[in-house]
Amino acid sequence: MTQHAVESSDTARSEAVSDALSDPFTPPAGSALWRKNFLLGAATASYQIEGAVSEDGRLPSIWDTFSATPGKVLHGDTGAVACDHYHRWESDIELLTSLNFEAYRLSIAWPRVMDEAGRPNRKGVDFYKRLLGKLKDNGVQTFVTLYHWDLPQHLEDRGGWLNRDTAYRFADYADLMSRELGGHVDAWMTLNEPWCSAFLGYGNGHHAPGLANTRYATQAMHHLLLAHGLATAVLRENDPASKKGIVANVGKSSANSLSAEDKRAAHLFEVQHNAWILDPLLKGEYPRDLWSLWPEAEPLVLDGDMRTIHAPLDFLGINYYFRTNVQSDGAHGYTEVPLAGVERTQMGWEVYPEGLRDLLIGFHRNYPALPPIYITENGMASDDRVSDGRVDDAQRIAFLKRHLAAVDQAIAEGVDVRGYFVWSLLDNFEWAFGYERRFGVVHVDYRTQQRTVKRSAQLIAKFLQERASRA
Ligand code: IFM
Repeated sequence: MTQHAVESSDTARSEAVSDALSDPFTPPAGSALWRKNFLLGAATASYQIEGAVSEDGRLPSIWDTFSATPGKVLHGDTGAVACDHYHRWESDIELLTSLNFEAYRLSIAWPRVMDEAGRPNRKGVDFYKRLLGKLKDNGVQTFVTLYHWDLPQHLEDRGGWLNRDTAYRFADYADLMSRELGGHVDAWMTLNEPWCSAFLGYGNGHHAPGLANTRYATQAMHHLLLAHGLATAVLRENDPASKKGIVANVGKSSANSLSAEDKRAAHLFEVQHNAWILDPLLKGEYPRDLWSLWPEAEPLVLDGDMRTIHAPLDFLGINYYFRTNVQSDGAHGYTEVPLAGVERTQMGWEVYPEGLRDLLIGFHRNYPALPPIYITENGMASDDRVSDGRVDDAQRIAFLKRHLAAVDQAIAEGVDVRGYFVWSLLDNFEWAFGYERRFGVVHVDYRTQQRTVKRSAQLIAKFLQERASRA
């Protein structure tokens, strides 16, 4: 190479760096996010993107039933077609790799891969084999969730998560999947957000199966956590080389006043959202304060259950979205008091990145058994529109940058965070809000199934390319 060529490639490189540093997404120099071993990926979930709900032997799930029930989902939307990913998976994975994502978090639809008798549905299993194979061929790390809420309806008909037997059926499902897909998976996650399955599904009825009773919620949670513990042992046995974890959605609260009652309300909010799941997993016991919030709602716990639930984890997945301001309800609980004048997303959720930092630091200090953490979901919904072939999602770009900075600050405080997955790769079926709320870094036109890369994804791709090019 001539001297001139060296100089001009140096100039080009420093221009690229300064351009990268001045764009509205790229992390500052010195940030832990520049380290190549900090994994950056995108996440999705089966029911939210796949569609093809009656194809190739897939059985109905509780979300097929729930979304077909009038009044349960905005505009009567269902996951019947969603992003048609079951048919477009190859081009979707090509899109993911063209955006330079290093990891992909997906979930398996239990009703697609197993029949009522517990036998494999070959066509369903093969779908995930092909998908994971293509990801591996492209050097993408695979993070696979076994349960992202699409419980087979035939199990719900026998009591769903209120029936202890469902935990054992889940372990059978984990056994089948790890025997079939072991070697294709870098990290298994047993459950996504058991809080949502238990509380929204059985406690207030906003999600499938739509039951509303606090005692149901606590019993469902116990069986979900038991299912996690049983499945983790099976995964360890069948697929020792992979990592095993679970994903918890965590909530940050603030007290509406300095009164002792409101401070207690804020504490109880975090007990209900975080400690309800994290204490059993990381301490082997339920938090006692939960029973002051919900007297007489203690679940039936059998001998040995807490030991099973408290099995060691290789990592903990954390999903974080927003903060909730609360005050005492005058009895033993809390009520929400929305803060005025704060930035909110299309979901109405407050944008509060400091909450992610503070929760991570708090977990690091309070749980000696805390394993390494991956942020398995973070992102926001906005009313994104395509104009001249582009989507300028400026609010999302700032959101992602600020939340990544919050993760960076937590790392600087000693928290072992290994990676971050943006929710979501694609706009998709946002549960009770149907297709109206758009979380993707790629826009989906549901009429044509046309994908349009949003500016957020372009900037992430640019950063990842720059990072990869640094020796
Ligand atoms: O879309 C959901 C996802 O399925 C679970 N975590 C929260 C996301 C946004 O609501």
